[in-house]
Amino acid sequence: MAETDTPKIEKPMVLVVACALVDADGRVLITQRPEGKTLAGLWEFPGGKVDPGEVPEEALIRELHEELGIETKTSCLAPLTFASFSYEKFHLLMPLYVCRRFWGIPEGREGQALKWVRPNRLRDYPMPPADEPLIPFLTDLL
Ligand code: 9L3
Ligand code: MG
Repeated sequence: MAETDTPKIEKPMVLVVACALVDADGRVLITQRPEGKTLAGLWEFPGGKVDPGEVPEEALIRELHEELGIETKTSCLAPLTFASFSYEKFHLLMPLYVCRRFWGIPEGREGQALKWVRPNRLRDYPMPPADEPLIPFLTDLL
């Protein structure tokens, strides 16, 4: 392939949106992927797939409601960075937002365990490969 050719994308691109929910003490919420899901047992920043027709913020507000039972709004979501990772079957592109203002107390609506963690302790929890590189952005910010 000549250097000027655009490389072919052979795997589908999946857009997932994730959130660092931050509490009043500066701790971040991570959730454990339940049994039966891919990457079960790993700790992640909550979120999920962006559905067709959704913008990422809408998808994140929906996912946070479905998974954790909390409410927030677009003006409370600050984009921080992107993660990307090439899985065997797809490329994952995952913007990470920071949310410090939300309503309700997060609960694991899908049976997932939750933990509020200081950013400098996030390394203690095994994470999916897309999430791990996000940690330094949070330790810098918080
Ligand atoms: N994923 C990775 N890190 C995250 C999230 C929310 C999701 N913080 C990956 C896991 C799956 C894919 O994105 O491969 C879709 O997520 P889900 O719909 O299975 O939660
Ligand atoms: Mg999810």
